[in-house]
Amino acid sequence: MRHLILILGDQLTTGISALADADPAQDRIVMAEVHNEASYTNHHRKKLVLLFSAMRHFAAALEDVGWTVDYQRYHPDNPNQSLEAVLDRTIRENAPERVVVTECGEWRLHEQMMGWADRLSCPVDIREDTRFLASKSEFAAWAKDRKQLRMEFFYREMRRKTGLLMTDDGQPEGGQWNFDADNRRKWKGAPPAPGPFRVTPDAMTRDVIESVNEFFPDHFGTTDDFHFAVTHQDAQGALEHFLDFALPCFGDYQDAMSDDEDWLFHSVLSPYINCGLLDPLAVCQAAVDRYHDGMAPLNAVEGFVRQIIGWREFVRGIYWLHMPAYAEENRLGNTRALPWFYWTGDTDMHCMHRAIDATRRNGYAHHIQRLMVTGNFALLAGVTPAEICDWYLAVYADAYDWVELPNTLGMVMHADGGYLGSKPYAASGKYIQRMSDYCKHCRYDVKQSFGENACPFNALYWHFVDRHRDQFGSNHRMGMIYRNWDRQPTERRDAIIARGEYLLSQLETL
Ligand code: FAD
Ligand code: DLZ
Ligand code: SF4
Repeated sequence: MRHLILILGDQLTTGISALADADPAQDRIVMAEVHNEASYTNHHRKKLVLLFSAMRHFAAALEDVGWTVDYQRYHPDNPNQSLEAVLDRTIRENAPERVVVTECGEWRLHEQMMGWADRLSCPVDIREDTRFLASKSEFAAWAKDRKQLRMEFFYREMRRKTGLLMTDDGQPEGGQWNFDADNRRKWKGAPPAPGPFRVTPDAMTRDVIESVNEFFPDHFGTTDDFHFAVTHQDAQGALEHFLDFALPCFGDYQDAMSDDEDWLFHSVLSPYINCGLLDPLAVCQAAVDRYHDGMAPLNAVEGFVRQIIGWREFVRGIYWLHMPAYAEENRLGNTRALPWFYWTGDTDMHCMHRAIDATRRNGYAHHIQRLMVTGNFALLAGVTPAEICDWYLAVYADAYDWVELPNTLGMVMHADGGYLGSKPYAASGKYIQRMSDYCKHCRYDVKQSFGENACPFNALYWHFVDRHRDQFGSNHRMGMIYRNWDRQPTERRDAIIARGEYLLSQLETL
Protein backbone atom coordinates (compact mmCIF):
# COMPACT_ATOMS: atom_id res chain seq x y z
CA MET A 1 0.00 0.00 0.00
CA ARG A 2 1.18 3.54 -0.77
CA HIS A 3 -0.37 6.09 1.62
CA LEU A 4 -2.38 5.68 4.78
CA ILE A 5 -4.35 8.93 4.93
CA LEU A 6 -5.62 10.04 8.33
CA ILE A 7 -8.63 12.37 8.29
CA LEU A 8 -9.50 14.05 11.60
CA GLY A 9 -12.99 14.83 12.86
CA ASP A 10 -12.65 18.52 11.92
CA GLN A 11 -11.23 17.84 8.44
CA LEU A 12 -14.35 16.50 6.77
CA THR A 13 -13.90 17.65 3.17
CA THR A 14 -12.50 16.10 0.01
CA GLY A 15 -10.69 19.44 -0.42
CA ILE A 16 -8.45 18.63 2.56
CA SER A 17 -4.76 18.74 1.59
CA ALA A 18 -4.16 15.16 2.82
CA LEU A 19 -6.31 14.01 -0.12
CA ALA A 20 -4.66 16.30 -2.71
CA ASP A 21 -2.84 13.61 -4.71
CA ALA A 22 -4.68 10.62 -3.28
CA ASP A 23 -5.54 7.55 -5.32
CA PRO A 24 -8.19 5.07 -4.15
CA ALA A 25 -6.38 2.28 -6.00
CA GLN A 26 -3.17 2.69 -3.99
CA ASP A 27 -4.13 4.53 -0.78
CA ARG A 28 -6.40 3.88 2.16
CA ILE A 29 -8.19 6.31 4.47
CA VAL A 30 -8.36 5.95 8.24
CA MET A 31 -10.87 7.73 10.49
CA ALA A 32 -11.50 7.01 14.15
CA GLU A 33 -13.80 8.03 16.97
CA VAL A 34 -11.50 7.79 19.96
CA HIS A 35 -11.73 8.39 23.68
CA ASN A 36 -8.74 10.77 23.78
CA GLU A 37 -10.34 13.22 21.35
CA ALA A 38 -13.83 12.83 22.77
CA SER A 39 -12.72 13.40 26.36
CA TYR A 40 -9.91 15.99 26.44
CA THR A 41 -12.60 18.38 27.59
CA ASN A 42 -16.20 18.00 28.74
CA HIS A 43 -17.47 18.39 25.13
CA HIS A 44 -21.15 19.31 24.83
CA ARG A 45 -23.10 16.19 23.86
CA LYS A 46 -24.48 17.91 20.75
CA LYS A 47 -20.90 18.53 19.60
CA LEU A 48 -20.09 14.84 20.02
CA VAL A 49 -23.20 13.89 18.04
CA LEU A 50 -22.41 16.44 15.33
CA LEU A 51 -18.83 15.25 14.88
CA PHE A 52 -19.36 11.50 15.14
CA SER A 53 -22.37 11.62 12.82
CA ALA A 54 -20.66 13.96 10.32
CA MET A 55 -17.57 11.67 10.40
CA ARG A 56 -19.71 8.59 9.70
CA HIS A 57 -21.61 10.29 6.88
CA PHE A 58 -18.36 11.52 5.34
CA ALA A 59 -16.77 8.06 5.54
CA ALA A 60 -19.85 6.57 3.85
CA ALA A 61 -19.70 9.21 1.10
CA LEU A 62 -16.01 8.41 0.51
CA GLU A 63 -16.79 4.69 0.26
CA ASP A 64 -19.55 5.45 -2.24
CA VAL A 65 -17.00 6.95 -4.60
CA GLY A 66 -14.59 4.03 -4.32
CA TRP A 67 -12.46 4.69 -1.27
CA THR A 68 -11.53 2.05 1.27
CA VAL A 69 -12.05 3.64 4.69
CA ASP A 70 -10.83 2.00 7.87
CA TYR A 71 -13.39 3.50 10.28
CA GLN A 72 -13.47 2.98 14.06
CA ARG A 73 -16.79 3.71 15.76
CA TYR A 74 -16.69 4.86 19.37
CA HIS A 75 -16.94 2.27 22.10
CA PRO A 76 -15.44 2.64 25.56
CA ASP A 77 -13.96 -0.88 25.27
CA ASN A 78 -12.14 -0.27 21.99
CA PRO A 79 -8.49 -1.31 22.51
CA ASN A 80 -7.17 1.76 20.62
CA GLN A 81 -8.36 4.94 22.26
CA SER A 82 -6.02 7.51 20.73
CA LEU A 83 -5.40 8.48 17.11
CA GLU A 84 -1.81 7.32 17.54
CA ALA A 85 -2.92 3.88 18.72
CA VAL A 86 -5.32 3.56 15.79
CA LEU A 87 -2.53 4.54 13.39
CA ASP A 88 -0.22 2.03 15.01
CA ARG A 89 -2.72 -0.77 14.37
CA THR A 90 -3.48 0.29 10.79
CA ILE A 91 0.22 0.69 9.96
CA ARG A 92 0.87 -2.84 11.21
CA GLU A 93 -2.07 -4.18 9.18
CA ASN A 94 -1.28 -2.33 5.93
CA ALA A 95 2.47 -1.58 5.93
CA PRO A 96 2.06 1.73 4.05
CA GLU A 97 5.01 3.61 2.55
CA ARG A 98 3.94 6.63 4.57
CA VAL A 99 1.16 8.21 6.61
CA VAL A 100 -0.35 11.40 5.18
CA VAL A 101 -2.27 13.87 7.33
CA THR A 102 -3.23 17.56 7.25
CA GLU A 103 -1.89 19.63 10.16
CA CYS A 104 -4.33 19.73 13.06
CA GLY A 105 -5.94 22.68 14.80
CA GLU A 106 -4.73 22.24 18.37
CA TRP A 107 -1.34 22.49 19.98
CA ARG A 108 -2.11 19.44 22.16
CA LEU A 109 -2.50 17.10 19.17
CA HIS A 110 0.11 18.92 17.09
CA GLU A 111 2.76 18.06 19.70
CA GLN A 112 1.74 14.41 19.58
CA MET A 113 1.81 14.40 15.76
CA MET A 114 5.38 15.69 15.78
CA GLY A 115 6.45 12.45 17.49
CA TRP A 116 4.45 10.05 15.31
CA ALA A 117 7.12 9.33 12.68
CA ASP A 118 9.57 8.19 15.36
CA ARG A 119 7.15 6.36 17.59
CA LEU A 120 5.32 4.64 14.74
CA SER A 121 8.51 3.94 12.75
CA CYS A 122 6.86 5.18 9.59
CA PRO A 123 7.36 8.42 7.62
CA VAL A 124 4.56 10.93 8.33
CA ASP A 125 3.81 13.64 5.79
CA ILE A 126 2.09 16.52 7.68
CA ARG A 127 0.58 18.93 5.16
CA GLU A 128 -0.54 22.53 5.50
CA ASP A 129 -4.24 23.16 6.16
CA THR A 130 -5.17 25.05 3.01
CA ARG A 131 -8.70 25.80 4.24
CA PHE A 132 -7.30 28.98 5.80
CA LEU A 133 -6.51 32.06 3.71
CA ALA A 134 -3.34 32.89 5.59
CA SER A 135 -0.86 30.12 6.30
CA LYS A 136 0.89 30.15 9.67
CA SER A 137 4.07 31.44 8.04
CA GLU A 138 2.21 34.14 6.09
CA PHE A 139 0.64 35.40 9.31
CA ALA A 140 4.00 35.34 11.08
CA ALA A 141 5.53 37.37 8.22
CA TRP A 142 2.69 39.92 8.45
CA ALA A 143 3.10 40.16 12.24
CA LYS A 144 6.89 40.46 12.18
CA ASP A 145 8.21 43.91 13.12
CA ARG A 146 4.74 45.28 13.88
CA LYS A 147 4.55 46.87 17.32
CA GLN A 148 0.84 46.18 17.59
CA LEU A 149 -1.23 43.58 15.78
CA ARG A 150 -4.64 44.94 14.82
CA MET A 151 -7.31 42.79 13.23
CA GLU A 152 -8.55 45.69 11.13
CA PHE A 153 -5.26 46.00 9.21
CA PHE A 154 -4.90 42.24 8.76
CA TYR A 155 -8.49 42.13 7.51
CA ARG A 156 -7.73 44.71 4.82
CA GLU A 157 -4.88 42.50 3.62
CA MET A 158 -7.31 39.57 3.39
CA ARG A 159 -9.82 41.71 1.46
CA ARG A 160 -7.09 42.60 -1.02
CA LYS A 161 -5.90 39.01 -1.22
CA THR A 162 -9.36 37.56 -1.90
CA GLY A 163 -10.80 40.50 -3.85
CA LEU A 164 -13.97 40.14 -1.73
CA LEU A 165 -15.95 43.41 -1.70
CA MET A 166 -13.21 45.19 -3.65
CA THR A 167 -13.87 47.43 -6.66
CA ASP A 168 -12.01 46.96 -9.94
CA ASP A 169 -9.66 49.79 -9.03
CA GLY A 170 -8.67 48.16 -5.76
CA GLN A 171 -10.86 50.20 -3.40
CA PRO A 172 -13.17 48.79 -0.72
CA GLU A 173 -16.77 48.49 -1.92
CA GLY A 174 -18.85 51.48 -0.70
CA GLY A 175 -15.70 53.54 0.00
CA GLN A 176 -15.21 52.12 3.51
CA TRP A 177 -13.51 49.01 4.86
CA ASN A 178 -15.78 48.63 7.85
CA PHE A 179 -19.46 49.48 8.43
CA ASP A 180 -19.65 48.53 12.10
CA ALA A 181 -20.99 51.93 13.10
CA ASP A 182 -24.27 50.92 11.37
CA ASN A 183 -24.46 47.59 13.19
CA ARG A 184 -25.65 48.42 16.71
CA ARG A 185 -29.45 48.22 16.66
CA LYS A 186 -31.49 46.80 19.50
CA TRP A 187 -33.98 44.13 18.34
CA LYS A 188 -37.56 44.62 19.53
CA GLY A 189 -39.24 41.58 17.99
CA ALA A 190 -39.44 42.80 14.39
CA PRO A 191 -38.51 41.86 11.77
CA PRO A 192 -39.07 38.26 12.91
CA ALA A 193 -35.91 36.22 13.46
CA PRO A 194 -35.82 33.15 11.20
CA GLY A 195 -34.29 30.56 13.56
CA PRO A 196 -31.63 28.15 12.34
CA PHE A 197 -31.86 25.59 9.55
CA ARG A 198 -33.14 22.32 10.99
CA VAL A 199 -32.45 18.80 9.81
CA THR A 200 -34.40 15.82 11.14
CA PRO A 201 -31.87 13.23 12.36
CA ASP A 202 -31.60 10.19 10.05
CA ALA A 203 -31.01 6.62 11.28
CA MET A 204 -27.23 7.10 11.43
CA THR A 205 -27.56 10.26 13.54
CA ARG A 206 -30.17 8.63 15.80
CA ASP A 207 -27.73 5.80 16.38
CA VAL A 208 -24.99 8.27 17.36
CA ILE A 209 -27.37 10.12 19.70
CA GLU A 210 -28.07 6.84 21.48
CA SER A 211 -24.36 6.03 21.86
CA VAL A 212 -23.48 9.53 23.06
CA ASN A 213 -26.23 9.41 25.68
CA GLU A 214 -25.07 5.95 26.77
CA PHE A 215 -21.31 6.54 26.81
CA PHE A 216 -21.07 10.23 27.77
CA PRO A 217 -23.74 10.62 30.47
CA ASP A 218 -21.63 13.12 32.45
CA HIS A 219 -20.87 15.44 29.55
CA PHE A 220 -22.41 18.91 29.46
CA GLY A 221 -25.61 19.68 27.58
CA THR A 222 -28.40 17.70 26.05
CA THR A 223 -28.85 15.82 22.78
CA ASP A 224 -32.58 16.69 22.78
CA ASP A 225 -33.82 18.45 19.65
CA PHE A 226 -30.62 17.74 17.72
CA HIS A 227 -31.07 19.52 14.42
CA PHE A 228 -27.57 20.26 13.10
CA ALA A 229 -26.63 19.33 9.55
CA VAL A 230 -24.19 16.42 9.38
CA THR A 231 -23.58 16.24 5.60
CA HIS A 232 -22.16 18.67 3.07
CA GLN A 233 -25.50 18.85 1.32
CA ASP A 234 -27.41 19.80 4.46
CA ALA A 235 -24.71 22.24 5.57
CA GLN A 236 -25.13 23.88 2.15
CA GLY A 237 -28.85 24.03 2.96
CA ALA A 238 -27.99 25.81 6.21
CA LEU A 239 -25.91 28.32 4.26
CA GLU A 240 -28.74 29.00 1.79
CA HIS A 241 -31.17 29.38 4.70
CA PHE A 242 -28.93 31.98 6.30
CA LEU A 243 -28.43 33.88 3.03
CA ASP A 244 -32.16 33.91 2.29
CA PHE A 245 -33.57 34.71 5.69
CA ALA A 246 -30.99 36.18 8.08
CA LEU A 247 -28.16 37.83 6.13
CA PRO A 248 -30.15 40.95 5.17
CA CYS A 249 -30.53 41.81 8.88
CA PHE A 250 -27.22 40.33 10.07
CA GLY A 251 -25.49 43.71 10.26
CA ASP A 252 -28.24 45.74 11.89
CA TYR A 253 -28.78 43.30 14.77
CA GLN A 254 -25.29 41.84 15.05
CA ASP A 255 -24.88 43.15 18.62
CA ALA A 256 -28.47 42.58 19.78
CA MET A 257 -29.63 40.05 22.41
CA SER A 258 -33.16 38.85 23.10
CA ASP A 259 -34.94 37.04 25.88
CA ASP A 260 -37.14 35.22 23.34
CA GLU A 261 -34.74 34.32 20.56
CA ASP A 262 -31.62 32.16 20.87
CA TRP A 263 -30.20 32.75 17.39
CA LEU A 264 -31.47 36.12 16.10
CA PHE A 265 -29.89 36.85 12.68
CA HIS A 266 -26.64 34.96 13.21
CA SER A 267 -25.61 32.37 10.66
CA VAL A 268 -25.06 29.37 12.98
CA LEU A 269 -22.49 28.21 10.44
CA SER A 270 -19.38 28.03 12.65
CA PRO A 271 -19.91 24.35 13.59
CA TYR A 272 -19.90 23.48 9.85
CA ILE A 273 -17.09 25.79 8.79
CA ASN A 274 -14.85 24.54 11.59
CA CYS A 275 -15.30 20.83 10.89
CA GLY A 276 -15.03 21.04 7.10
CA LEU A 277 -18.67 20.74 6.02
CA LEU A 278 -18.51 24.29 4.61
CA ASP A 279 -15.61 26.11 3.01
CA PRO A 280 -15.05 29.56 4.59
CA LEU A 281 -14.13 31.33 1.36
CA ALA A 282 -17.10 29.85 -0.52
CA VAL A 283 -19.39 30.98 2.31
CA CYS A 284 -18.05 34.55 2.02
CA GLN A 285 -18.31 34.51 -1.77
CA ALA A 286 -21.95 33.40 -1.53
CA ALA A 287 -22.70 36.30 0.84
CA VAL A 288 -20.94 38.79 -1.46
CA ASP A 289 -22.97 37.47 -4.41
CA ARG A 290 -26.14 38.35 -2.48
CA TYR A 291 -24.85 41.92 -2.14
CA HIS A 292 -24.12 42.18 -5.87
CA ASP A 293 -27.56 40.71 -6.64
CA GLY A 294 -29.17 43.42 -4.50
CA MET A 295 -30.46 40.86 -1.98
CA ALA A 296 -28.48 42.03 1.09
CA PRO A 297 -27.11 45.43 2.16
CA LEU A 298 -23.43 46.22 2.32
CA ASN A 299 -23.28 46.72 6.10
CA ALA A 300 -24.58 43.16 6.58
CA VAL A 301 -22.34 41.49 4.01
CA GLU A 302 -19.22 43.40 4.99
CA GLY A 303 -19.84 42.63 8.68
CA PHE A 304 -20.29 38.94 7.93
CA VAL A 305 -17.25 38.66 5.66
CA ARG A 306 -15.13 40.49 8.25
CA GLN A 307 -15.97 37.88 10.89
CA ILE A 308 -14.68 35.10 8.66
CA ILE A 309 -11.73 36.47 6.68
CA GLY A 310 -10.88 38.95 9.44
CA TRP A 311 -11.51 37.70 12.96
CA ARG A 312 -11.45 33.96 12.24
CA GLU A 313 -8.15 34.10 10.37
CA PHE A 314 -6.65 36.63 12.80
CA VAL A 315 -7.32 34.54 15.92
CA ARG A 316 -5.84 31.47 14.25
CA GLY A 317 -2.74 33.45 13.36
CA ILE A 318 -2.36 34.69 16.94
CA TYR A 319 -2.82 31.15 18.28
CA TRP A 320 -0.03 29.58 16.23
CA LEU A 321 2.25 32.60 16.63
CA HIS A 322 2.16 32.39 20.42
CA MET A 323 1.45 28.81 21.44
CA PRO A 324 2.23 27.07 23.71
CA ALA A 325 3.06 30.00 26.04
CA TYR A 326 -0.18 31.75 25.06
CA ALA A 327 -2.34 29.30 27.01
CA GLU A 328 -0.50 30.23 30.23
CA GLU A 329 -1.05 34.00 29.96
CA ASN A 330 -2.79 35.72 32.87
CA ARG A 331 -1.72 39.35 32.72
CA LEU A 332 -4.50 40.59 35.01
CA GLY A 333 -3.41 38.09 37.65
CA ASN A 334 -6.84 36.48 38.10
CA THR A 335 -7.23 33.73 40.66
CA ARG A 336 -10.98 33.16 41.21
CA ALA A 337 -12.61 29.83 40.46
CA LEU A 338 -15.30 29.61 37.79
CA PRO A 339 -18.68 29.80 39.58
CA TRP A 340 -20.57 26.53 39.40
CA PHE A 341 -23.63 28.20 37.81
CA TYR A 342 -21.71 28.28 34.51
CA TRP A 343 -22.48 24.55 34.35
CA THR A 344 -26.08 24.70 35.61
CA GLY A 345 -27.43 28.12 34.61
CA ASP A 346 -28.77 28.31 38.15
CA THR A 347 -28.34 32.03 38.86
CA ASP A 348 -30.72 34.95 39.44
CA MET A 349 -28.80 37.08 36.94
CA HIS A 350 -31.28 36.67 34.14
CA CYS A 351 -28.89 37.51 31.29
CA MET A 352 -26.45 34.85 32.57
CA HIS A 353 -29.20 32.33 33.10
CA ARG A 354 -30.50 32.80 29.54
CA ALA A 355 -27.05 32.64 27.91
CA ILE A 356 -26.03 29.52 29.87
CA ASP A 357 -29.39 27.83 29.41
CA ALA A 358 -29.25 28.40 25.61
CA THR A 359 -25.72 27.02 25.65
CA ARG A 360 -26.84 23.90 27.52
CA ARG A 361 -29.77 23.29 25.17
CA ASN A 362 -28.16 24.22 21.86
CA GLY A 363 -24.36 23.92 22.13
CA TYR A 364 -24.60 27.47 20.80
CA ALA A 365 -24.79 31.05 21.99
CA HIS A 366 -24.21 33.96 19.68
CA HIS A 367 -21.15 36.14 19.83
CA ILE A 368 -22.57 38.93 21.99
CA GLN A 369 -23.82 36.49 24.61
CA ARG A 370 -20.36 34.88 24.69
CA LEU A 371 -18.50 38.19 24.76
CA MET A 372 -20.71 40.58 26.73
CA VAL A 373 -22.60 38.28 29.10
CA THR A 374 -20.77 35.10 30.14
CA GLY A 375 -17.38 36.47 29.07
CA ASN A 376 -17.88 39.92 30.55
CA PHE A 377 -18.95 38.41 33.88
CA ALA A 378 -15.84 36.20 34.03
CA LEU A 379 -13.65 39.22 33.27
CA LEU A 380 -15.30 41.43 35.90
CA ALA A 381 -15.24 38.62 38.47
CA GLY A 382 -11.54 37.93 37.86
CA VAL A 383 -11.94 34.25 36.98
CA THR A 384 -8.71 32.35 36.29
CA PRO A 385 -8.28 32.37 32.48
CA ALA A 386 -7.58 28.62 32.27
CA GLU A 387 -10.90 27.81 33.96
CA ILE A 388 -13.07 30.02 31.79
CA CYS A 389 -11.17 28.89 28.66
CA ASP A 390 -11.90 25.28 29.48
CA TRP A 391 -15.59 26.14 29.87
CA TYR A 392 -15.77 27.74 26.43
CA LEU A 393 -13.85 24.84 24.89
CA ALA A 394 -16.35 22.40 26.35
CA VAL A 395 -19.73 23.97 25.84
CA TYR A 396 -19.97 25.03 22.18
CA ALA A 397 -20.44 22.84 19.11
CA ASP A 398 -17.97 25.02 17.21
CA ALA A 399 -15.25 24.98 19.87
CA TYR A 400 -11.65 24.13 19.01
CA ASP A 401 -8.61 25.37 20.88
CA TRP A 402 -7.23 27.43 17.95
CA VAL A 403 -10.33 29.63 17.83
CA GLU A 404 -11.68 29.38 21.37
CA LEU A 405 -8.43 30.24 23.19
CA PRO A 406 -7.63 33.62 21.57
CA ASN A 407 -11.30 34.62 21.78
CA THR A 408 -11.54 33.77 25.48
CA LEU A 409 -8.09 34.39 26.84
CA GLY A 410 -7.43 37.34 24.54
CA MET A 411 -10.67 39.02 23.55
CA VAL A 412 -12.70 38.34 26.70
CA MET A 413 -10.18 38.07 29.52
CA HIS A 414 -7.57 40.52 28.17
CA ALA A 415 -5.06 38.06 29.63
CA ASP A 416 -2.62 38.43 26.73
CA GLY A 417 -2.20 42.18 27.17
CA GLY A 418 -4.40 43.14 24.23
CA TYR A 419 -3.83 41.55 20.79
CA LEU A 420 -7.58 41.28 20.25
CA GLY A 421 -8.72 44.59 21.64
CA SER A 422 -6.89 47.76 22.60
CA LYS A 423 -9.09 47.96 25.70
CA PRO A 424 -10.93 45.23 27.61
CA TYR A 425 -14.54 44.50 26.62
CA ALA A 426 -15.66 45.19 30.20
CA ALA A 427 -19.17 46.60 30.56
CA SER A 428 -21.71 47.34 33.26
CA GLY A 429 -25.35 46.23 33.25
CA LYS A 430 -26.17 49.36 31.25
CA TYR A 431 -24.69 47.79 28.11
CA ILE A 432 -26.75 44.62 28.56
CA GLN A 433 -29.86 46.71 29.13
CA ARG A 434 -29.18 48.77 26.00
CA MET A 435 -28.72 45.74 23.74
CA SER A 436 -31.35 43.36 25.17
CA ASP A 437 -34.60 42.99 27.08
CA TYR A 438 -33.08 40.69 29.73
CA CYS A 439 -33.16 43.25 32.51
CA LYS A 440 -36.96 43.52 32.41
CA HIS A 441 -37.15 39.90 33.55
CA CYS A 442 -34.44 40.06 36.20
CA ARG A 443 -34.74 40.16 39.97
CA TYR A 444 -31.81 42.60 40.05
CA ASP A 445 -32.24 46.28 39.26
CA VAL A 446 -29.99 47.42 36.46
CA LYS A 447 -30.34 51.06 37.51
CA GLN A 448 -28.76 50.46 40.90
CA SER A 449 -25.07 50.02 41.59
CA PHE A 450 -25.19 49.22 45.29
CA GLY A 451 -27.75 47.82 47.66
CA GLU A 452 -29.08 44.29 47.92
CA ASN A 453 -30.99 44.34 44.62
CA ALA A 454 -28.42 46.17 42.53
CA CYS A 455 -27.37 44.52 39.26
CA PRO A 456 -24.10 42.69 40.04
CA PHE A 457 -22.56 43.75 36.73
CA ASN A 458 -22.58 47.40 37.87
CA ALA A 459 -20.53 47.20 41.06
CA LEU A 460 -18.31 44.48 39.57
CA TYR A 461 -17.62 46.74 36.58
CA TRP A 462 -16.49 49.67 38.72
CA HIS A 463 -14.54 47.34 41.01
CA PHE A 464 -12.74 46.01 37.90
CA VAL A 465 -11.99 49.54 36.68
CA ASP A 466 -10.74 50.59 40.09
CA ARG A 467 -8.62 47.52 40.83
CA HIS A 468 -6.91 47.60 37.42
CA ARG A 469 -5.98 51.28 37.38
CA ASP A 470 -2.31 50.29 37.06
CA GLN A 471 -2.99 48.35 33.87
CA PHE A 472 -5.56 50.65 32.22
CA GLY A 473 -5.26 54.08 33.85
CA SER A 474 -3.02 55.40 31.07
CA ASN A 475 -4.94 53.68 28.23
CA HIS A 476 -6.28 56.66 26.25
CA ARG A 477 -9.41 54.70 25.27
CA MET A 478 -10.26 54.37 28.96
CA GLY A 479 -9.47 57.92 30.01
CA MET A 480 -13.11 59.00 30.04
CA ILE A 481 -14.10 56.00 32.17
CA TYR A 482 -11.49 56.82 34.83
CA ARG A 483 -12.49 60.50 34.77
CA ASN A 484 -16.15 59.50 35.31
CA TRP A 485 -15.21 57.22 38.18
CA ASP A 486 -12.99 59.79 39.83
CA ARG A 487 -15.74 62.41 39.61
CA GLN A 488 -18.15 60.30 41.71
CA PRO A 489 -18.56 61.40 45.37
CA THR A 490 -16.30 59.45 47.68
CA GLU A 491 -19.22 57.94 49.63
CA ARG A 492 -20.74 56.60 46.41
CA ARG A 493 -17.46 55.10 45.26
CA ASP A 494 -16.95 53.51 48.68
CA ALA A 495 -20.44 52.00 48.59
CA ILE A 496 -19.88 50.58 45.10
CA ILE A 497 -16.49 49.13 46.00
CA ALA A 498 -17.97 47.60 49.18
CA ARG A 499 -20.78 46.06 47.12
CA GLY A 500 -18.17 44.79 44.63
CA GLU A 501 -16.15 43.18 47.44
CA TYR A 502 -19.27 41.53 48.79
CA LEU A 503 -20.24 40.18 45.36
CA LEU A 504 -16.77 38.79 44.77
CA SER A 505 -16.95 36.95 48.07
CA GLN A 506 -20.41 35.55 47.25
CA LEU A 507 -20.15 34.72 43.54
CA GLU A 508 -21.71 31.28 43.92
CA THR A 509 -24.89 32.73 45.39
CA LEU A 510 -25.73 35.39 42.80
P1 FAD B 1 -21.97 34.63 13.03
O1 FAD B 1 -22.25 35.73 13.98
O2 FAD B 1 -23.00 34.34 12.02
O3 FAD B 1 -20.58 34.96 12.32
C1 FAD B 1 -20.22 34.38 11.07
C2 FAD B 1 -18.96 33.55 11.18
O4 FAD B 1 -17.86 34.36 11.48
C3 FAD B 1 -18.99 32.48 12.25
O5 FAD B 1 -19.63 31.31 11.79
C4 FAD B 1 -17.51 32.26 12.51
O6 FAD B 1 -16.97 31.34 11.59
C5 FAD B 1 -16.90 33.62 12.23
N1 FAD B 1 -16.63 34.37 13.47
C6 FAD B 1 -17.40 35.35 14.01
N2 FAD B 1 -16.78 35.88 15.08
C7 FAD B 1 -15.62 35.22 15.22
C8 FAD B 1 -14.55 35.31 16.14
N3 FAD B 1 -14.54 36.21 17.13
N4 FAD B 1 -13.53 34.45 16.01
C9 FAD B 1 -13.52 33.54 15.01
N5 FAD B 1 -14.50 33.41 14.11
C10 FAD B 1 -15.53 34.26 14.21
N6 FAD B 1 -15.98 30.76 17.41
C11 FAD B 1 -15.74 29.50 17.02
O7 FAD B 1 -15.90 29.18 15.85
N7 FAD B 1 -15.31 28.57 17.92
C12 FAD B 1 -15.11 28.87 19.22
O8 FAD B 1 -14.70 28.00 19.99
C13 FAD B 1 -15.39 30.20 19.66
N8 FAD B 1 -15.23 30.54 20.95
C14 FAD B 1 -15.52 31.82 21.35
C15 FAD B 1 -15.33 32.17 22.68
C16 FAD B 1 -15.61 33.45 23.11
C17 FAD B 1 -15.39 33.81 24.54
C18 FAD B 1 -16.06 34.42 22.18
C19 FAD B 1 -16.34 35.81 22.62
C20 FAD B 1 -16.24 34.09 20.86
C21 FAD B 1 -15.95 32.79 20.42
N9 FAD B 1 -16.11 32.43 19.08
C22 FAD B 1 -15.83 31.14 18.69
C23 FAD B 1 -16.45 33.43 18.06
C24 FAD B 1 -17.96 33.61 17.78
O9 FAD B 1 -18.65 33.86 18.97
C25 FAD B 1 -18.54 32.41 17.05
O10 FAD B 1 -17.77 32.12 15.90
C26 FAD B 1 -19.96 32.69 16.61
O11 FAD B 1 -20.76 33.02 17.72
C27 FAD B 1 -20.51 31.48 15.88
O12 FAD B 1 -21.87 31.64 15.59
P2 FAD B 1 -22.36 31.98 14.13
O13 FAD B 1 -21.86 30.98 13.16
O14 FAD B 1 -23.83 32.18 14.22
O15 FAD B 1 -21.61 33.34 13.86
C1 DLZ C 1 -13.42 17.29 18.63
C2 DLZ C 1 -13.24 15.86 18.22
C3 DLZ C 1 -13.93 14.86 18.88
C4 DLZ C 1 -14.91 15.14 19.95
N1 DLZ C 1 -13.75 13.57 18.57
C5 DLZ C 1 -12.89 13.24 17.57
C6 DLZ C 1 -12.63 11.88 17.25
O1 DLZ C 1 -13.12 10.97 17.87
N2 DLZ C 1 -11.79 11.62 16.23
C7 DLZ C 1 -11.16 12.61 15.54
O2 DLZ C 1 -10.42 12.31 14.58
N3 DLZ C 1 -11.36 13.90 15.85
C8 DLZ C 1 -12.21 14.24 16.84
N4 DLZ C 1 -12.39 15.54 17.19
C9 DLZ C 1 -11.63 16.57 16.48
C10 DLZ C 1 -10.20 16.62 17.00
O3 DLZ C 1 -10.21 16.80 18.40
C11 DLZ C 1 -9.46 17.76 16.30
O4 DLZ C 1 -9.06 17.28 15.05
C12 DLZ C 1 -8.25 18.21 17.05
O5 DLZ C 1 -8.64 18.77 18.26
C13 DLZ C 1 -7.45 19.23 16.25
O6 DLZ C 1 -8.23 20.34 15.91
FE1 SF4 D 1 -28.15 40.98 33.78
FE2 SF4 D 1 -28.04 43.00 35.56
FE3 SF4 D 1 -29.80 43.08 33.58
FE4 SF4 D 1 -30.09 41.31 35.56
S1 SF4 D 1 -30.17 43.53 35.75
S2 SF4 D 1 -30.32 40.92 33.38
S3 SF4 D 1 -27.96 40.79 36.03
S4 SF4 D 1 -27.59 43.11 33.38
